[in-house]
Amino acid sequence: MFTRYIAKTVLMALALGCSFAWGAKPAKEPKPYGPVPTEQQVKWLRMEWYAFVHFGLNTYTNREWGYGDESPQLFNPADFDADAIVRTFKEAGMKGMIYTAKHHDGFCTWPTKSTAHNITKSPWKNGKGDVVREFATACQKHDFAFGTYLSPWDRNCAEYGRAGYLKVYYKQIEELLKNYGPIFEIWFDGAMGGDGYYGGAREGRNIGNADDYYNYTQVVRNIRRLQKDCIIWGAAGRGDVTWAGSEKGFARHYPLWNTNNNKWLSLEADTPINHRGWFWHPGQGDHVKNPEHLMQVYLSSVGRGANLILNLAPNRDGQLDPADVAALQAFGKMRRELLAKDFALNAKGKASSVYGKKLTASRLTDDNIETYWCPKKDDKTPSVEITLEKPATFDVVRLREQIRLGQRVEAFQVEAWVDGAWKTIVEPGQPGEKEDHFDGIRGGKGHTIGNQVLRWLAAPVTTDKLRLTITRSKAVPCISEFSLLLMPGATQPEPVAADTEDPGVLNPAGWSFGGFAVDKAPLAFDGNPDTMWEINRCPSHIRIDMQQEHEISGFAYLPRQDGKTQDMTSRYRLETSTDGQNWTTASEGEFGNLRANPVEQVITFTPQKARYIRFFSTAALDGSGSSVAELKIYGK
Ligand code: FUL
Ligand code: CA
Repeated sequence: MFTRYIAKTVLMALALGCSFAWGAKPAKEPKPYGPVPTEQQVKWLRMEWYAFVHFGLNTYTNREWGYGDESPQLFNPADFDADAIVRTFKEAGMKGMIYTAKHHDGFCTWPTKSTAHNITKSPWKNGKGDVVREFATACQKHDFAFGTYLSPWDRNCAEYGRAGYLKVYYKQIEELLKNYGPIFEIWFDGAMGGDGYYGGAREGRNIGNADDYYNYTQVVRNIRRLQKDCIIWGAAGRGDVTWAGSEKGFARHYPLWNTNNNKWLSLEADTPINHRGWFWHPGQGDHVKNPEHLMQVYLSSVGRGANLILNLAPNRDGQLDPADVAALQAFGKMRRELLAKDFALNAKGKASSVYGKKLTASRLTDDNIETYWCPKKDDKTPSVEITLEKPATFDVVRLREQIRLGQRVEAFQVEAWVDGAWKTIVEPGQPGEKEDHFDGIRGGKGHTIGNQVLRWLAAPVTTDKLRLTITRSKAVPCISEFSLLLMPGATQPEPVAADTEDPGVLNPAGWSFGGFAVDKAPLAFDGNPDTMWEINRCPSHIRIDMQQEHEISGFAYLPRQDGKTQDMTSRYRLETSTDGQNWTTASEGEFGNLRANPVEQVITFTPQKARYIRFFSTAALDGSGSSVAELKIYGK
């Protein structure tokens, strides 16, 4: 398989080379247009999807962003099995995994020499453990790509924000790239904001311009020297791949271009398989995304020409959550079935024109991603008619461009011959239109193609004749594949018994409220994520009188869900009281990663008796107000 891939690549390179060499004669193949991907980027795009694994001290503290003062003693998985995790990913059809070797809390899960805040201080394997090594070894054994996430932001390091930290950070990059075999991708997260432990200083640190501070030009140069095939994510746009713009797993905006300032820059969409967040949280088994949702994620990432990185977080034992695994398997099956049969395979093609003798319409249906159809330059709306071997029913159209020659197509149309007439089944996209979120998942228009585009039709179509028209293109189009697929039904995963019982949610009926913006307080308890308690001051609070005493063990806070970060409460203090006079602080802290992933935040604490509760909003993400979309109180 791999040798075939190499052979094709070499042939392709030769073919391109020839057309340059004989510049004087009419070119047999078009010249590349605009920026083209590197060989590594091509290979990477063809991986389509892989796993993200967030596993570290946050797993044990129930947090998304650790502060940096967490004890390494907490890290002690009883049953960590990297091999089993990798097998699960591979069986689902994934092509690799990326592990958070260090998250923002600064704890290094390998025995680094760069900082004392590392796994040698953990009880796990008597300080002899190395999570990076175990994942790397399992991946190599299963011929599975291995990558790493190394947070630039380090809330533990005393030197963070100063020059001293860079030595530490560069050393960490070097250790990971030198000692663990091939790394297919390294992640440089963009988060870098604000306060942390910083060696005991417990203060805010501002690094100014990240590109200047980390010196990404140098970082990229170092990485290329250590591992030239490693795909670099982020690095202020100096790498090979960038964020697709949401943590919901969709590539923000379709049409999607892989080009940025004369450079090929591909996109990667990231999302956790669980609504709870990136790290494992108790009770998350009830919050897993279902296979239909995951298929939407797939269609709006891979299906728009980006790659998808899907997170599965090991729990405190070091095992994947059974509910996450069940969802992954169900989606993996659905994807496999979707791709299993291409009804257009070996269809006969007739093109409105052909660029050179070899670039014929039948190249579209030969199941060869390298061969392509290309029309004549003066053919302004080139089209191809294909006739299937026999009539078929399908509801997904897939197109691929020969990206080695650059990304060209801006819009396309697909028609089917039904009842003796052409019927448009994919409308051509118009200039200025944009799909966001999950728009266009069914019945979307035809805009860009790139590595691949998947369009799920509004309804299934039965026919044996289709017509593809390229309605707009930046240069003569080079289309390598035209496929027709059928979306399978989802198999619902077997219900999995929740790992820990979710504490009971108290019914807020009959409660009375005090504090600020009292009239709006009920909106935080109405079960409607679209309404909220909101006030233009911070700190401020909601006071709750539950009318009777309960044993309170935690709460869940849902940040505003309207897409705004203005006045979004990002720090809290929760106080309890039995008499409404004397208050005790049950818990206080920060909600991490709200900007990118404003999901429900669950906080638990030692159960305590209370009739009254005060929820304080002590800081906002942006602006100087406070807001709460929903607040649930756990207890009995
Ligand atoms: C974000 C981080 O802040 C999150 O914690 C998570 O690691 C995600 C993948 O990237 O920017
Ligand atoms: Ca082909």
